[in-house]
Amino acid sequence: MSDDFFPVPEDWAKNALMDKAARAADYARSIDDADAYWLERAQRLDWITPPTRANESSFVEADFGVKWFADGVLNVSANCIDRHLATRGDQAAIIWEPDSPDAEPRRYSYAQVHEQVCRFANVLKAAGARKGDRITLYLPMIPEAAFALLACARIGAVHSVVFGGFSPEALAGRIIDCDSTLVVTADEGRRAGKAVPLKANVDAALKDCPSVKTVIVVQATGGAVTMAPGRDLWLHEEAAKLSPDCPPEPMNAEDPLFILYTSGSTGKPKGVLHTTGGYLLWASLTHELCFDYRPGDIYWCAADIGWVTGHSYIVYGPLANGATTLMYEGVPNYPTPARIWEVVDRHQVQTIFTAPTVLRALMKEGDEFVHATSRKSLRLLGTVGEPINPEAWRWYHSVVGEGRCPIIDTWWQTETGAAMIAPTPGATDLKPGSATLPMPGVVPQIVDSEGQVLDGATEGNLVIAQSWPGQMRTVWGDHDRFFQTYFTTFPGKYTTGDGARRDAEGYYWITGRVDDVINVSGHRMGTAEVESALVLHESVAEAAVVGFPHDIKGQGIYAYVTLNAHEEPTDELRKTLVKWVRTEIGPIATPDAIQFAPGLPKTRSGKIMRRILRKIAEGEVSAQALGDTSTLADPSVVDNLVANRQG
Ligand code: 6R9
Repeated sequence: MSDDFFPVPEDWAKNALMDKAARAADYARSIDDADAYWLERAQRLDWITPPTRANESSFVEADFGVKWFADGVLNVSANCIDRHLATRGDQAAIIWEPDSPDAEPRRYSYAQVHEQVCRFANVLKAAGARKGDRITLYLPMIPEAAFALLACARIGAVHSVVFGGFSPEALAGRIIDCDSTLVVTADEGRRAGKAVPLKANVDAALKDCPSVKTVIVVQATGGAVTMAPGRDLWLHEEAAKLSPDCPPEPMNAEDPLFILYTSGSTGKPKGVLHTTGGYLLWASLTHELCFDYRPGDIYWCAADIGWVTGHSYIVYGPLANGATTLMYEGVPNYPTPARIWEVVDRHQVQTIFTAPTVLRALMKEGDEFVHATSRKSLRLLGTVGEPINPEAWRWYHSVVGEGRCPIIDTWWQTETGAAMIAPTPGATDLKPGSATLPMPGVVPQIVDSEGQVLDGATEGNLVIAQSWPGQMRTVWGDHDRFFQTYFTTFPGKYTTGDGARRDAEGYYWITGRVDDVINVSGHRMGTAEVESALVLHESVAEAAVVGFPHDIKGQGIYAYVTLNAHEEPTDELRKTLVKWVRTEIGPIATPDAIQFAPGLPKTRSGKIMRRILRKIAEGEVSAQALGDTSTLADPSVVDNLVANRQG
């Protein structure tokens, strides 16, 4: 076995859901006989009215739109819960591992999840929520977060989950954008032994959100909160008064299921909209194929429910498949860097799915934390969120998995709903650092900057040539922005914003974003968002933000800040600005470096030359690295930037 090629192990090939030939045949059919293929695949879901039509999407302006299974009717929560009751009502649907290893884990069978979700749905209904209403969820990683998603789906309300690490300002912006009338939160969250004041953050956010009439509060820690009479209700008090049954609302396949805000290269975060039928099919099919899901498996996706990975691979995919999904409240290195592997042993987990940034951080702590645990239950190791460097891949494979477990590197995006390029264990030979091959129906292409399709082994912009069931349907409230953002750079194709290389065997290697989006610890961050936050500060005249390589986070945030006249560039102000950004957006947007810049490198037409700023942040300051600066309005600003580089 060479260091950069890992063939499918024999025992895996023997027992695979699909072997190599079957995977190739399945993929070919998904393209050549697409409608029949997808109508057949759609049968994995329970439909109230089965669809008779599959893909009716178009990426060209004249008849632009994304539409799948348009005459089908179903309910997502019935697919994730009710249909399993007869066969696995007593099986664990959700196992919850608390932040503290000394606290008791909780286990909910499918029957118990059914009751919890029905009561929750009835609470939402009693508060006036109806099909199509938007409900914002701002919750910690507790079982009630999964119940809340499913309760919304049950009544046909559209959930918008806002990550619990976002600030009140960021939360308010997302509530206002989708006009939510109802917010669900908890008294507090708990991470690494510290309380996160979620309810207090909601109170602060709601000062700017008159549309919100009701706040439902989950009692998670018992911490003190203020309840606004007439507005705030305790979930447990309301749920106890209502029926443990709630009929699922029949939904058209194209009715909205959820909105999830994500960062782009321009403007404020976009509300990515996913709908009911295609999304659920995509989440459930890819969960089965990527993770070789078998009944009885304990499966753990260690993401937060605030990100798309949490939606598709903690809740919808696994529960649609009748799996047991583990939810973890805390962080990977608390109280020690052995915690993840201890949780694996405690619950006898078969599959773990995490991010490269987590692996790099744990790797740095030394192998002894891994060796202190058994990990014998592990069968598969997944990764997502950013390119995995081959060193972390090999560590995951040899140290964590002791060479037994395939690494499933899944490339995808909030916009794609679930995995797009990923290995199928048992069918795909692995290469460290490559997400390998496309999932069924996915047609990746590599194009040059003019949009020419490049064949064979090559490198360029990654686009997807045709629709797949889990594709986003629109940007909430701005359909034109959806078209402009994703379908005009390379007309007729979906632009991913990622660069990629394809090798001679057709394997894809994602090289990272080609736009102004940076990836900090697997979290997407628009440089424009951080810039907008900085210029809101009274001392700041202008700001330009770029990413730079960071050992643990993948990319760090480097901000160039031009102060207003008469402002002193002090360390004090630098600290203030860091804190300012944390308050405006949230801790994930904390700048790693702030450089005061009397001037920014601009073209004569006023465009900031980010290429130069990126080079300086990376420490590449030779004339050769900086390239041609002659088109700058004032080339001398570059010397000042180089001289005052941070870090
Ligand atoms: C699922 C998720 C999407 C961006 C995407 C890309 C990066 C995600 C990756 C990966 C290389 C992988 N990305 N998975 N890059 N290899 N396996 O992360 O969604 O938060 O929308 O981020 O993340 O750059 O464009 P999202």
